[in-house]
Amino acid sequence: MTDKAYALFEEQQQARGMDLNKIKSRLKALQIETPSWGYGDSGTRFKVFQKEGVPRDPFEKLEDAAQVHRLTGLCPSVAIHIPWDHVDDYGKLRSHAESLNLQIGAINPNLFQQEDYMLGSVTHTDPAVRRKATAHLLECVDIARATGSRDISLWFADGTNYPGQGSIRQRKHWMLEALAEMYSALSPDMRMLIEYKAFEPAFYHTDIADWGMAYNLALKLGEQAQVLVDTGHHLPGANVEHIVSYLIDEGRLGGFHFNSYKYADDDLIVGAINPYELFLIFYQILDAAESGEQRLIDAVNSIAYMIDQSHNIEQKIPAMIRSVLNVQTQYAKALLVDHREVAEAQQRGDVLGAEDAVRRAFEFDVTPLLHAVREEQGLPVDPMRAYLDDSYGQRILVRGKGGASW
Ligand code: AOS
Ligand code: ZN
Ligand code: ZN
Ligand code: ZN
Repeated sequence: MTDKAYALFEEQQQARGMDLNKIKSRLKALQIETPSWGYGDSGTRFKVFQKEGVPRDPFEKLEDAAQVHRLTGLCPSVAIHIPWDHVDDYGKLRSHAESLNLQIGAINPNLFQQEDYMLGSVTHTDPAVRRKATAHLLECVDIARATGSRDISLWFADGTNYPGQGSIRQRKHWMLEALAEMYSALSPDMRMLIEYKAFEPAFYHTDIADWGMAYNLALKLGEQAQVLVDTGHHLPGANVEHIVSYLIDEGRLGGFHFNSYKYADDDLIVGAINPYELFLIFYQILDAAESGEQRLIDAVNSIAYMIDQSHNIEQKIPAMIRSVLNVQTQYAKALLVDHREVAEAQQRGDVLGAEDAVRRAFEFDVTPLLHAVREEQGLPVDPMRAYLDDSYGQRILVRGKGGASW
């Protein structure tokens, strides 16, 4: 079905000097990790709605994730959360993933749901609690070894609700202490990705509140420590693409947790609220990739793209399909930026010309391009339609309600 729309698109892009083969091969190489918790019941602080057909265990979460990959070709790996995805035999979980054409991706330690952690985990004043939390980090390194995972993603809820509640400096030292102990347990090919978040659940101060703090920790720890940018973790107005570009240049951008927000850490579907921001993030990434500098190309190639969302009222699998397609769409648009045109406008001091060269790429309809790519990959041209027409969503209803939640 190399349709008229694609022929027109091809003509239009070739006239601008775009190399469509290169663009297509980059699109085919895009990989977005989906999170196991995105397939379970999840919610806001008000309620977790119980949906029918939700996976009952980590094995079923992988089965759902396999559907997303089968239809989109975009999601060959799945992040897991420990202990939500605790199993006795991680080798077995890994084999199950492999039998589904998947890999286990990032391991996410959970240090925010036990009574002991009310006043902190690795930054708790009680050394016994800190030891327990650090032991969990070390356990997750072992799990990563068993699952063959490269990355361990770290998000800490640690912080305080009121001025004076804790010593900010003391907690800073305890954080580094715990991370350093974990760092020394990593295998040489492993990475720790340090996530930051401005607030919530701590509402006065969060121990790792922004990218600067995460970056500072990473610098102290060593090259295997990298910063994880969750797109929803910034205060309103933050220029996320600037942070992204800065971290790439420093060789410290480990990856993303994609989601979108209107107000705070809403964890809505990525690209649903501000697709232009997502496009501009990819524009910065591709600008680094196009620089010709090997260190930047390497930095870009090691970025882990991951979804981190909370599908509270949506159907889980279609929500995940929507999410990864939104990422693919903005990536495709960013691939249409003519970096030379932008650079020339910058040289001339042509403000409007430069802005136009970037924005114009965003305004192209990339649907024909994505259809062509999917066709070449033997995928359904419309993965969402294909899922809705498929019986999988019906078949999983036998699982009933009361599946895994977080
Ligand atoms: C929390 O706000 C962070 O985004 C975490 O990365 C993530 O949402 C959590 O680990 C899953 O609950
Ligand atoms: Zn996150
Ligand atoms: Zn978050
Ligand atoms: Zn979030």
